[in-house]
Amino acid sequence: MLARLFCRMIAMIGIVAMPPAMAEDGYDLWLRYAPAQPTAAQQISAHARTITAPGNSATIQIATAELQRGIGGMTGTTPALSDMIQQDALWLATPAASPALPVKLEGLGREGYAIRTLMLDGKAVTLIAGNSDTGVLHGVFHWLRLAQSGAALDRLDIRSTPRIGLRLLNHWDNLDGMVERGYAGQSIWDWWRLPDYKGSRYADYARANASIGINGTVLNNVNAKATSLTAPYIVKAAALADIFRPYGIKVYLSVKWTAPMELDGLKSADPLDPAVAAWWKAKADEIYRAIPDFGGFLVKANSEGQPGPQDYKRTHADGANMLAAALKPHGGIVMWRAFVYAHDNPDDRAKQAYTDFKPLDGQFADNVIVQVKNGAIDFQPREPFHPLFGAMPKTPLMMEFQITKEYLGQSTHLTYLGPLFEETLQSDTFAHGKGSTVARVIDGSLDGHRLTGIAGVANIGADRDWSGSIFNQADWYAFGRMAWNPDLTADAVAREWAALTFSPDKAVVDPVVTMMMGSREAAVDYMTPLGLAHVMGTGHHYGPAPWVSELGRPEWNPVYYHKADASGIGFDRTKSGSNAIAQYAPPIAKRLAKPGTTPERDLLWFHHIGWDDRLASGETVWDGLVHRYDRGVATVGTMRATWDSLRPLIDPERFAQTQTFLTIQQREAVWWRDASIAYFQSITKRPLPAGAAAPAHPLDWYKAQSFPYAPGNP
Ligand code: GCV
Repeated sequence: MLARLFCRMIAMIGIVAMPPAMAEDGYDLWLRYAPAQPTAAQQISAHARTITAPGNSATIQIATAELQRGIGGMTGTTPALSDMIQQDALWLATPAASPALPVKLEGLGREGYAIRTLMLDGKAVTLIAGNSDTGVLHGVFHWLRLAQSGAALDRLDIRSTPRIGLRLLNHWDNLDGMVERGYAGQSIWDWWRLPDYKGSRYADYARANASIGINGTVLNNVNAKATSLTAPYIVKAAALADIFRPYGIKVYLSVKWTAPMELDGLKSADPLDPAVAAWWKAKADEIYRAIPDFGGFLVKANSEGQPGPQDYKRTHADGANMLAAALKPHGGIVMWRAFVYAHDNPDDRAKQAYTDFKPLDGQFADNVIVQVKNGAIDFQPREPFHPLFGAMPKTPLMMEFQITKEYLGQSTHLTYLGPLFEETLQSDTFAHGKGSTVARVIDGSLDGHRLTGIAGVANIGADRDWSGSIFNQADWYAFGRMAWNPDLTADAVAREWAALTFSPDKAVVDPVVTMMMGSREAAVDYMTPLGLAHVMGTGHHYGPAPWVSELGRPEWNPVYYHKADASGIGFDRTKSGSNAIAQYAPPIAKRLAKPGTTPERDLLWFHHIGWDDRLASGETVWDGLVHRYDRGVATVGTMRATWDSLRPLIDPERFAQTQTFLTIQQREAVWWRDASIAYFQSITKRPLPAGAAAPAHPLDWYKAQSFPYAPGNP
């Protein structure tokens, strides 16, 4: 308490120490607050000479400290806190502290904010107001974003509120510190030393998330261990919740369906067994005693070997509703994943989630939300949007994106995910006619749902740069920004991120954004062009292995997905095949019924096409495939050259990391191209198109590569 008072006194008189200059190792993410150019610095100072804040809550202290740190870093002068609103002040306010605010906050909700330049008793001030301290904190981060990117600060009139209620990270972190599909080192949760030791990284994590509007985090892997629900682990989770709370971030847990049996010896986990329901109720009560604002449970059930209600011949709705009843008195929610497919189901894997869940529409309790991956298979470089979006109007659906790049080059490939997020969010489901975008399904506006959500599988680990590479930070950033506003474009977000992360200088931002915006399409080209999918190496999913055909379950094998044979390539999902297209709304199904009206980017996802059939360009499918592999490799070459040209404008440490990673990416893009061509040519038996280089090695060489210690592989 005394220490806090002391800090506040120091802050009031404006002598907060600047942190020592640090190497640019990426730790500061997009919150670097590097010294601004003189005119920009003057502009910032001119609008932030002092700070007046509403009270002294932990959240407000965080907001004012962030402003002081940011403005101090950018201008060299740290503004003092003042109880009086002064000329050129930043005035932070809530209606609770200032009942007669000169801006209307209706419609901004608890988390939104308004920023307005105005005259107050003859003094020019910038007001940052929210209905809650959290809203103010979000507004502060917005103002700092503007200041860092050199935007004009003199006539601000901004209102912003999140379109989606739950904006969550899902950590696939195991209790032993291993992160499933994690490529940024070990887990940042030090479960062993929690709850006593709470390193500063937890607050830095919360700060970074709050800066982009993320408001919840699921701490443990969806492949959950029951141990997370034991008393000692609840205390550990509570310690994290206490740190995150002032940042507006709630804690959630993944739960294992059979926890009642494993932890307390119950005979079954049947959701309709009263003893099971009572166990979960008691468990929820115990959690809420430790974490009063606990968010709720995330559940992976009857999927990839996880137990679930179907083991007792009950439905997903039976299971979700039983948990929902336990959480309901406390205001908690259940996020029930729709990522299900079964080894004993011979139907197209892409159809199984829809088949299971669509009939349950309307059967879920009102504090259940069904979490659906962006596509129907599994976070591929490109997938058409999941057919469940738009197909369950009576059920709130939340989006699950994967920020960690399991299938997109993991930590070393620069493949900015903004375009993938945008492509999915802007896909039109036609559920209620044209304009029924996926974004409108998940923001609740299409069917009038108030419970809304979006989750991103985190790419965060104990690496100094958090995400395994500087450019992977952009995916975390883009997820948060597009979760707040799902209609933001990937390009706009990349621009923001590049300006904050490197420099607002156009000479940096323009080329960096060009690299980023082309990067995902390049990965699609060199990995899975024309709608191919899931041709990655077994288990680790790192590198090409389209030849794999001998694994136990059909859908574990790449050959299941590409179905290349002497006649052609691709998965027939039309009427003559699995008829997965019938799961889409009629206007889409009609378009997908014929290759000629199917978007070429999804061609082989929906059709088995003859090798000599023609693409829109007039070239054959085989030639077009090869050209796309080449185009992907060429784009990476261009990205490398662009980055090299930026050497004088980027700090040495981050420049070198990216340069090295691009070298790896280029080498691996060639590997992807060559291995894929070697394999598919062994099937099609056609010559390479004129000018295309032969693969560097024979097919057997590619088949012989193995990666026993690839990271992230459970
Ligand atoms: C957490 C894919 C991944 C698994 C992951 C699973 C899921 O299959 O490879 O590691 O498990 O998706 O989303 O549950």
